[in-house]
Amino acid sequence: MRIIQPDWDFAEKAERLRNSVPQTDHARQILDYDFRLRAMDGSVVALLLRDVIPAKLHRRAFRSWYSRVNSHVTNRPEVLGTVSMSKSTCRDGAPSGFKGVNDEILNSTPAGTALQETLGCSSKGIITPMTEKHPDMLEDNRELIELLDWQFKKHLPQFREKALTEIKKAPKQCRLLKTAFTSIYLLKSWSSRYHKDSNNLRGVLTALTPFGDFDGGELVLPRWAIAIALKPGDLLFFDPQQVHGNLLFKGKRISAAFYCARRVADAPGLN
Ligand SMILES: O=C(O)CCC(=O)C(=O)O
Ligand SMILES: [Fe+2]
Repeated sequence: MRIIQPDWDFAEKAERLRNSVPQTDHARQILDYDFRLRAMDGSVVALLLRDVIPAKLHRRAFRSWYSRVNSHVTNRPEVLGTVSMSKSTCRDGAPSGFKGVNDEILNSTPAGTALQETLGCSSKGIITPMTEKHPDMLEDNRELIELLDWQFKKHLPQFREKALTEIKKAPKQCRLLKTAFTSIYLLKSWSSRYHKDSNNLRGVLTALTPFGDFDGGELVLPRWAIAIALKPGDLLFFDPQQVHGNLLFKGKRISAAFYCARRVADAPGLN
């Protein structure tokens, strides 16, 4: 495992790039080997484990999730690279009170190809309707979820402990199996524009892995000018509060982000 600790830091440039399309020349290096990336202050911001998910498990996840992820991305304008505005127009022509991704943008730009779903706990701390309707989407992938948690414990125990402390304060149903995750966010058919994630517990890394059959889609962290070549079977832990986005890809691709939801300890619940 290589330790990378760049002595450059383009934090301001990364902020400016939010909402825009990631470009190859924002990265000095494409990393396709196991590494641990440390910021200048020594904190771990990313860790890549190549080829740690057996094909049987990532192919099963692809089969179980791909066809079921079909909701338009109406709540993440930064990921789509669009502006946040009134979602739609009322019959009298006035803008509706709901902010997010505008219907017309979804219908008339490539942003309409982006589809999403969350399994487990939502940002409000309740089990999502998709999870209630199709519990097999989690049950069939138990081995995968447990494997990711095991890798989390093995390589980044301090982050996992932080998530667990929060999860233990939350209602039992928020916890995915007995792991340190509450939620799995699935993004299909879209290369995210530069953004930060918003629903994760701050100070804890997210586990990201892509499924499918595709070329491209590397994850760029412009702050350190690196692109991470993620393929099915690879597992990336990274700080989603650092600006990130994907290079374009060709083919069928869905990504899964396993994380601990931000306000899970405040979730309404019975226990
Ligand atoms: O698809 C990916 O590789 C990353 C997706 C992402 O960052 C997100 O959905 O927040
Ligand atoms: Fe993200």
